[in-house]
Amino acid sequence: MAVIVNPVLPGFHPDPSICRVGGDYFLACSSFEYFPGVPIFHSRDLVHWTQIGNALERPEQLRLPVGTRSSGGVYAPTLRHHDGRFWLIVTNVSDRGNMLFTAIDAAGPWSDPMPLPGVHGIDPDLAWDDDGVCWCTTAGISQVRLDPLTGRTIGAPRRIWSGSPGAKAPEAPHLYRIGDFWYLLIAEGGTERGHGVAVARGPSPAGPFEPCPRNPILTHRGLDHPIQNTGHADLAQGPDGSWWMVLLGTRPRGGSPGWHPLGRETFLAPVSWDDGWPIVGGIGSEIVAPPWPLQPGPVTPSRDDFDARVLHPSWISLRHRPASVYSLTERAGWLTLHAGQGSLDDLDVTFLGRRQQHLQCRVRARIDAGGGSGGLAVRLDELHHYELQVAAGRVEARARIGPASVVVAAHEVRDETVVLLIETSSAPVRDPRDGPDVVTLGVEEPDGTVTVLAELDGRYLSTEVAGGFTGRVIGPYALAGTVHVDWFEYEPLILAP
Ligand code: 6LW
Repeated sequence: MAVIVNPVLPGFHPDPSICRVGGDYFLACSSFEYFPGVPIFHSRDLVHWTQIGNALERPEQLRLPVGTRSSGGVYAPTLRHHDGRFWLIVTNVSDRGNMLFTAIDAAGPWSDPMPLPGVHGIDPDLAWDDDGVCWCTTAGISQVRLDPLTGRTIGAPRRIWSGSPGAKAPEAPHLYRIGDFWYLLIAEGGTERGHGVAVARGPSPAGPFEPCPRNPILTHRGLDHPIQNTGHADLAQGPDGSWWMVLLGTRPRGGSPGWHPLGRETFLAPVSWDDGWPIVGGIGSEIVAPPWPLQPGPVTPSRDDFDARVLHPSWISLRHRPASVYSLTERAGWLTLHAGQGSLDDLDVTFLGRRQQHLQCRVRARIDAGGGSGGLAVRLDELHHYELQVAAGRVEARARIGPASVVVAAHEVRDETVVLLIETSSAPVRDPRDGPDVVTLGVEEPDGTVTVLAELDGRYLSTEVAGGFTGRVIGPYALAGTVHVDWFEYEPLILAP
């Protein structure tokens, strides 16, 4: 039986929201403190996803003021298509709260933001009823009518459900008309190991809502399962009319309590119906392939030679990306980074990274720090990062773990231009305290051999240690002066059995 591999969007891609337009599917994720924000993906088969842009790519659309903490910024979008347009509603918890964007093409350009001062609470959802009335539902679970053309709310918000009795954090609502009912799908139990999905249904978009007797309809809490934290879901119909769910999950590894380094990732699961209630099929590392032809599209390139005129949309920076600081033209064929005031320990630093998407991977980059300083970093946040830092003929392997900052090793190099290497690898757990992976920091010598400077426990760059909602991001940075990057290569490695 043909299978497909889950997660369908590996790496830090949480809070997926999906919509279908004919034979095309579009998906958006949270982006937190990173700029540009809200990555947008396209697929024709629900399995293979290609990033076609970022919805929030202009400073007017995405303000992440200096001081925006990690895991602040942009939370949980809902992406819908209605009346010939795409609608994206999202919360920027660090600036102006809830806002609405529209676009004719999901790849952009997206409109400037329409503020929604009357919509309170995170995780806003949009749904239109048959009379064209727009209902906005938020975490809690609360609902208010909205005029999406002016951003004005109509009437007062109303609590419509609180999820299962005793479950914490009812959130991530999505409202749909399916057959005779309006279904209210929510997440509950918190986004950690207790996460789950519950559903209620009612005769109208405003309820009253009757909870499904089988709630939660999905949770991996307490299960011996390699995928955990399953929740925050959205529904879509396949090309053949079958139903599917996209949801977030994590892949904790190592001993007890388990650490997930890649953040919350997007998984796909089949949905069937019984007595008018959805049943979620198993979510495994592999699931039975859908019955329609699979259509792989372009994937994020594994190597960037920085020869293009614009950066691939998978590159993200912290809080902003001024053209004067990040240049593809200053030195032809190279990425040029100008250092600002901040280091990787600060909220504002010159950094260009991509998500780590595989539990085992090798990243190499050729870097010329000139008379300045910079290098290659893997970061969870400003308090949790490992890096190789080049300055004045010397490469340092450094670690920042909470309050401690250490130079683990140093290595003299002859050339100003060096190839730096970060590799992650995992091994079978032998001790209940084993971490999820080992992060190797090294320098590639001119003859191609690698000098390993450090082998560090990966747990310190995991959500269970650092906290928050993001995952690992890897890329070059500038600490002082000007740093040039010739190329950057990301290679998934085959998993150890
Ligand atoms: C998001 C909430 C959640 O707003 O985590 O998993 C929050 N669910 O719905 C941050 O992603």
